[in-house]
Amino acid sequence: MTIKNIRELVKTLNPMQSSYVNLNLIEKENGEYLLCVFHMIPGGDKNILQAAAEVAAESSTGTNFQVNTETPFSRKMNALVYQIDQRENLVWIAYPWRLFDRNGNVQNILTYVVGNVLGMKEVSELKLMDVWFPPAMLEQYDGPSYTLDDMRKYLKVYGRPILGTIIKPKMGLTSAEYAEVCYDFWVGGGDFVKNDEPQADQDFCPYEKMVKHVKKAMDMAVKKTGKKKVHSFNVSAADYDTMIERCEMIKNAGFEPGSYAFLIDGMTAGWMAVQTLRRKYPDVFIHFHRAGHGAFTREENPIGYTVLVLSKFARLAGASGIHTGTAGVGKMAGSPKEDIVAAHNILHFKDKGHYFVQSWATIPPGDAETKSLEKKDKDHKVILIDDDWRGIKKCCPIISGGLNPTLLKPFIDVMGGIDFITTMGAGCHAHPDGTRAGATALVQACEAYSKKIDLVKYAKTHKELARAIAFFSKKQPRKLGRLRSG
Ligand code: CAP
Ligand code: MG
Repeated sequence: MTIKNIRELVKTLNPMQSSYVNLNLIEKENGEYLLCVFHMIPGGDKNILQAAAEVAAESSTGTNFQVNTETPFSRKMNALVYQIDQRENLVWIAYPWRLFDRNGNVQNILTYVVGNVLGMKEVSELKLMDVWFPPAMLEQYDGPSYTLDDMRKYLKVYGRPILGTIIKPKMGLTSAEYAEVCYDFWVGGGDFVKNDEPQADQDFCPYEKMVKHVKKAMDMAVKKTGKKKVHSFNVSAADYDTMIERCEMIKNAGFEPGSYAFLIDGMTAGWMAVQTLRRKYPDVFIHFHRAGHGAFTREENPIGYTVLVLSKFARLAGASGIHTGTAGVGKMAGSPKEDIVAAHNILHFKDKGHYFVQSWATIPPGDAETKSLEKKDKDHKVILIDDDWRGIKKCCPIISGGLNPTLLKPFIDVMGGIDFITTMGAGCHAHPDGTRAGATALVQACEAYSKKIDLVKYAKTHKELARAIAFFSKKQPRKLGRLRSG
């Protein structure tokens, strides 16, 4: 593609487009602007700067013609193209964040920056690659309240991932059968069980009965193991009242605080549901399941946004944790570049994204103690219990999708740390000796990692792990065993 002289490109802008471009914007990091970088291929007959200006207009104050009703103030709210890279097809746009709905509304930001613009003829490709929130803006948003640190405190689990499962089959068990599988996983040594993303109030597994049976199973498992357990209930629903009714049903079922999380299908139930849960239940782990995100985030998608962008907005909105993918280790598409960058950016106090370094709070200048804490936090040498100083608290990467005990260490090696929840569905329930053995194999795989013992060597004295290695390494779909009676 021919690289055009930037001054020549500027001359091609019409008056409307010109009012959305400022390639000399020096105050972009002065705190007034949310910054975005898009990968963009112009559509139709537009050049990159013209198309970028059209995107800036449509995603802030404008439309496809200059209107007579503009005012000097409205023009101050124009988003501004402040940088372009013609080789890489990248455009940087600064958004005055006074544009956004006050009171910390995340869906409103997304409606601007990845709203109409994804459907514009002026672009043939448009993907939001990274976003930067200025400190002053961060103070207006909730961020997580109940975090991975709180869950660790409740479970008394430190120095290793939280070991979880998703009950499988994905759907079709009665509430009693569902709870039985929970019990087996918990007594096998697992910490955390989640509903699968479609679990709701199905006639064969009524919500209220599922909750009651899970409570019984949890009580029995806690008694038997002497260990605390957590269940993440999917509270996604058709309407606000039903979602809240499900939350209250769980709270009133006798679960102690910390033993339950609220799972929300954030992409299909929506950002308002995520933020409602965060604001109404600040003492509960809000678990953002991202089913449907692939339409926007797959690396090969030319239109949408990245896993990093989705994850950063989830942290801003106050999700306690969000699925960030297995970096290609599991069954879902993904790569370290995508999934690990996202996981680190939502976990750490400060980290480099694809284009921006995001700090999630302002460190008072010269605050050496906070700076040293920041380094320790990143080195995982300390779990920062009281991280109110951070501003926006950490959001926990939830690692799921095609994982099994043999893949735990490979993922930790890619992640470079153990600060995450992992949930293995088939990885536990397809174990040749059943769920309880699958859970034990997961625990043993984690022990082997913690003790720095080779997995196969550790399996020599741990039969459930040995059977898991034999089974999952074969990678063959298992012949259907005896169908469950009844
Ligand atoms: C995993 C899972 C999760 C996906 C979500 C499923 O089951 O329950 O929903 O992992 O993907 O339904 O596929 P398995 P992601 O462990 O049996 O694969 O975490 O990438 O959002
Ligand atoms: Mg699932």
